[in-house]
Amino acid sequence: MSVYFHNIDPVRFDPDADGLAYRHYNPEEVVMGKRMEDHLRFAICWWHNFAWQGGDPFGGQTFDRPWFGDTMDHAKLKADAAFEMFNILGAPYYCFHDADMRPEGADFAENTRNLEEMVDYLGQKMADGGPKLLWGTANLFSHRRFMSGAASNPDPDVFAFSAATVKTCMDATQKLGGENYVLWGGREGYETLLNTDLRRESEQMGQFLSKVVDYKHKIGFKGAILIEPKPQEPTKHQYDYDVATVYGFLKKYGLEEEVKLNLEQGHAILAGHSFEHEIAMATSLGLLGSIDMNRNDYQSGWDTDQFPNNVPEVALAYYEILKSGGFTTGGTNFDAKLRRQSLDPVDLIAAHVGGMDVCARGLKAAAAMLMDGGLENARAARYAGWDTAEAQAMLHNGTLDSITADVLAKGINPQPRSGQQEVLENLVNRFV
Ligand code: XUL
Ligand code: CO
Repeated sequence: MSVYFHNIDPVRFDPDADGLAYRHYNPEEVVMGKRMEDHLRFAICWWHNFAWQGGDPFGGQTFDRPWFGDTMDHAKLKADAAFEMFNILGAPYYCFHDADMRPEGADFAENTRNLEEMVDYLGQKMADGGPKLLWGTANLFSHRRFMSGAASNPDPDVFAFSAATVKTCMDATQKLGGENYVLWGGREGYETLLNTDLRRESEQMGQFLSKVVDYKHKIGFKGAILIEPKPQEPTKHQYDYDVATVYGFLKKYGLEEEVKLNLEQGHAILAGHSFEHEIAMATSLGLLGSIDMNRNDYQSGWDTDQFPNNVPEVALAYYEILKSGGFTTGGTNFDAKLRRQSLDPVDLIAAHVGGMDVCARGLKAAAAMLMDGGLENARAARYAGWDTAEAQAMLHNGTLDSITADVLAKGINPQPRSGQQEVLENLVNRFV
C-alpha cells in the first residue's frame, strides 16, 4: 500500500518513454565487462530526502511531509516512505545518519534505544526486498552539544558522547550489512583561532579515529572506514580540508592503510579543486572509497547539494574512477536535496531519475574514452622518456654530483615539447 508516492510507478529503463523513465541508466547494460548497476552502485540518501524540511538561512520549512515529527511513529512512517521511494527508483543502496531515521531522545541511552528499534524496522524492510546499505554514519553536528565539534571539542564529555554515539552507529551499520562507515567531520574545525588549540584538536581527532579503527577490527566489520573531506561550512575552517590534507593527517596517526575517503563533488569545488582532481589525488594515494555526486551552484558558491546535471563534469570523474579499476566497497551516493520550491512527491523521484541518467551518460562516455585509449596513449607518450633504464637509475640512484657529471658528459640540453592541452580537450569533446 502506498504511503506517500501515490500513483507513481516503478521507474524503468525506456529511452522512448513519454513520462518518468531512465533514458540512459540501464542497470543491465554491460559497460567494459560489468553491469552498469555494478559500476555505479547508486545510493539514495536519507537526510536530504526525508529529514530536511526545506529551510534556508532566510526562511524555514517549505515541505509538508506527513512524517515530520518527533515520535517513533513519525520515524516509522518516514522509513515507510523512504523504502517506497527506494523501490520506485530501483537503486541498489541507501545511506543514513542516525539522526535522520530515529527521533532525538532525552539522552544517550534513549538515542540508542530509538536507534536500535529503527534498525530492526529497517532490517525487516531490507529483508522484504529493500535496497542494501552502502554506508551508515553518525550526525555529530546538528545538535547544539556539538556546536564546538565532536572529537575536537574542548570538552572531554562531548568527545565521550561522540565516541559512544559512533559505536552505536557502527553497530547499526554492521547489523544492517553496511558496506562502509562514513565520518564527515561536521564541526571538526574552528570559527576563530583566538580560542583554538590546533595541536590538541588534531591529537583528539587522531585518537578518536584510531579508536574507530580498533572497534572496526574488534567487531569484525568487513566494510571500509571512510573520511569525507570538506574545506569549510559549517565552520570557517574544517580540518578535513581536502584529499591531500586528510592524507597528511592519516599518515601522522599511522592510519593510511586503514581509512579511505568519501569524496563529494561540491566539497571538491569549495576546496578550490575540480572533482576529478580530488578523485585522481585519492586514486594516486590508494585512498578512493566512495563518492557523493552532489554538486553546488557555481554562482552561489556554497554547499547547495544539488543533483548532478553536467555530463562532461561527471564523465571526467568516472574516467578517473574507471581508470583506477572502479569501486570496490564504495558507490555513487546522492547527498543531494531538492530546491525548496520543489514541493511535490514526484519532484523527489524526478530529481533522482535525472541525476542517475546524468551519471549513466557520464559513465558511458568515460568508458568510451578509456576504450578509445587516446588520452592514455598521449599520457604514456608524454612520460615515455622516464621508461628507460637510464632515467630510472638517475631517479632512484643518482646524486646531484653524478647527475651533473652526466649532464656535462652527454651535453644534455632539454628541448621543450607541447603539452597538447587543446588537442586533448578536443579529444574529450568527441565523447561527452
Ligand atoms: C555534509 C555532507 C554529509 C556527509 C555525511 O556536507 O556531505 O551529508 O556526506 O555526514
Ligand atoms: Co556528503
